[in-house]
Amino acid sequence: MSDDRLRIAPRGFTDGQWREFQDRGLIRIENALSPEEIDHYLAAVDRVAAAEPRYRPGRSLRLDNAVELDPAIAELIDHDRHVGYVYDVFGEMLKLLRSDVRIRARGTERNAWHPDSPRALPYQVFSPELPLRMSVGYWLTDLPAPRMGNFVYVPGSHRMQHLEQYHTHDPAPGEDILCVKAGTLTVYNGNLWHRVEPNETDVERKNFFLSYCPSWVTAGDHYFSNDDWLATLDREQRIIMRSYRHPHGLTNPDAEDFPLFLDRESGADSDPDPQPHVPLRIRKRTTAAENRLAAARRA
Ligand SMILES: O=C(O)CCC(=O)C(=O)O
Repeated sequence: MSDDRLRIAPRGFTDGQWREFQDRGLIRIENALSPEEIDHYLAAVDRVAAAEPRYRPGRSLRLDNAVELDPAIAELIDHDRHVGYVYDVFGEMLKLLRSDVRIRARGTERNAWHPDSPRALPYQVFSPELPLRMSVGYWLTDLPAPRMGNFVYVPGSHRMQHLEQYHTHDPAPGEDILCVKAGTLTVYNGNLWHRVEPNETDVERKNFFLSYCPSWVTAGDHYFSNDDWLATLDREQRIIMRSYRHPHGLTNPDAEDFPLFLDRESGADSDPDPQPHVPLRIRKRTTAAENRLAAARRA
């Protein structure tokens, strides 16, 4: 493949955003979507809801593996708007773990306090410094106040293995009830403890969550992607779906899937001073997160 088909990694965390992500476990990016983009994605939510036989207008809905349902959702797999944040952490092994569409109407069922991970032995035990799962939220409806089906989290709780309120809807000390304007993006560490507020209004909360992980962490809403659908994707989208059929694929992805992105600063497909005799598919690439942790240790 000639290099002009390769993409430079889109922009990721600023230093300030990284500090906030490490401290609080969640960052928010306001005005990430223009009014036209909000309408574009709301139309996609409405299309996939209308096509779902279980859906009744005015009721709540959750659709898994949403990227396969509509091209406007598929375009988010590797969208420049957010993919750099998850690339900063999962680097060349980036995978989409799950994608879902949420409509939370009045009286929505809601999740009690939990982290996004295996519960009996959470990811956090194995990887206390960096998450093994991160979720990007696309908020498409104004949620200016509590009791609108909001996402609620305890800032800093991604470092905690226990929360007294686990599996309940009880308020937790220090919790932040996310009140967002439509067009806001959030990025959170999957180890963060969170719950969902009731929705006592007639505003339907509509949003997407796209969750990412290293390729060898199991996906959450599919085993393999549909081949015909994969053929509609661009190169980076197809790679990030990681739909390998051979047993070693997820730990040793195909040679043609490297590099996923070129380095943001140097434009190179390798770290400085690569060992040229080592094939690219097994050459270690350092992530931005690794560099930031190393710098923090030196400071
Ligand atoms: O809908 C939400 O705000 C959060 C959903 C949730 O808790 C989850 O997907 O794990």
